[in-house]
Amino acid sequence: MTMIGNSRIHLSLGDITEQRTDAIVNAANSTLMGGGGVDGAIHRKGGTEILEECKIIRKTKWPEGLPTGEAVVTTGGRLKAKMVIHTVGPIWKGGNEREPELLASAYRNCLALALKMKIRSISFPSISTGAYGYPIEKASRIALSTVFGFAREHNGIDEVHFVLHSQHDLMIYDAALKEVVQTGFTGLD
Ligand code: AR6
Repeated sequence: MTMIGNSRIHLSLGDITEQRTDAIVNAANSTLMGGGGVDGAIHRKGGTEILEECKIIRKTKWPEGLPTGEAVVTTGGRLKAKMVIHTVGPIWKGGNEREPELLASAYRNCLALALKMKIRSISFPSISTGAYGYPIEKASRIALSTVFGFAREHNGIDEVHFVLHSQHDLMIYDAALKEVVQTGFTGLD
């Protein structure tokens, strides 16, 4: 556990759909209509109520789809978490297509929305590092440094969990955490 401002940051190995934090984050795509990976698992376990709310969001706020780096909130349906924050990470295209900025925006917009919704604990998966192909060494530094930056500047979120799906991913996040704590690396330099 690492304390940044008033927020406790945890890394763990597990399944995001089993988390008991107020909210969990979905690594969605811009259609908000579901998919594989984290997205598939959340919709499967959370039930149709989540998809129904996503359809309303598409009809009202984002008819053309949720842009990369933005975030929206729905119920958690049958999940243990009360809410799901859906965000869209960037697809890795080699690193020169604003991927770092867009990934940082995805994390930042999730946290800003959590603060607005008075969510006090939140769990993130490793956004973009599955189907979207973002190299996890790079993505983990951006994820952690963005969360640290937000936690330093805002009070109100007590716990931020990163739930990694393999021991290998956990080791990479652990190394990135040490690096970010020691060097203040922003991931965007
Ligand atoms: N709990 C925690 N982490 C998980 C879980 C789980 N249950 N399942 C997978 N992961 P991905 P992306 C890890 O592909 O790269 C979907 O089809 C996984 O090992 O879920 O942002 C969407 O609809 C990886 O490290 O998300 C989009 O089309 C990380 O979560 C697209 O994939 C993210 O993998 C989004 O791709």
